[in-house]
Amino acid sequence: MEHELPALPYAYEALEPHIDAQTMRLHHDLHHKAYVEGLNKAEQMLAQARQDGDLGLVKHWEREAAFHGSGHLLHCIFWQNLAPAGRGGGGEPGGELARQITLDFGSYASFAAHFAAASTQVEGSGWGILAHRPYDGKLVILTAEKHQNLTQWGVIPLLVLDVWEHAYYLKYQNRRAEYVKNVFEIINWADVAERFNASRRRHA
Ligand code: MN3
Repeated sequence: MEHELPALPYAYEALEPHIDAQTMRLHHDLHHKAYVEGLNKAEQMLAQARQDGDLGLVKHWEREAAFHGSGHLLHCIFWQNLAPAGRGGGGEPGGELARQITLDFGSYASFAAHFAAASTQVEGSGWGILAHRPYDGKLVILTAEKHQNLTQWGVIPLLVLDVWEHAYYLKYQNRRAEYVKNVFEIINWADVAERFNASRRRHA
């Protein structure tokens, strides 16, 4: 089964003014699509290598699969993590997720400050990530420089923030902190909570 580029769950301009329509078009239609195609290519080449018994280039194709596979999966979460401001986006999390955030970070405000600082301080391209660590049930904030470099095994990403320049450069240029701050206006906390609850159910 080939991987496919999922449609955005809203219109290109739906996240304006926080993320502009042109960035969304480039980001989804070109960047995300390239990850899907790269992952399909890598998996085809690995299957071909197994079939031919010629595993000399496995390191190369595994790197390609990690790069494009992580790119594809993180973008799938990223689009769903966002929603138009005031129509599913913004505000604060509720329910079990809110309780766990308070437990693990002290308060929502402390979490938001930590997540924003971590995302802003990623060197070069990368991601800010809120993740559920099933082995002790805690929430953790991770940063990923590039995205093929796994930083903790076994975590379930709940909220991911794309801080590659292609995600914000047209509108924000080098002002990543402003982009990060504005993204809080379009976070779909219901989606994050659903991921959290699903992960807890799976790992209970
Ligand atoms: Mn991206």
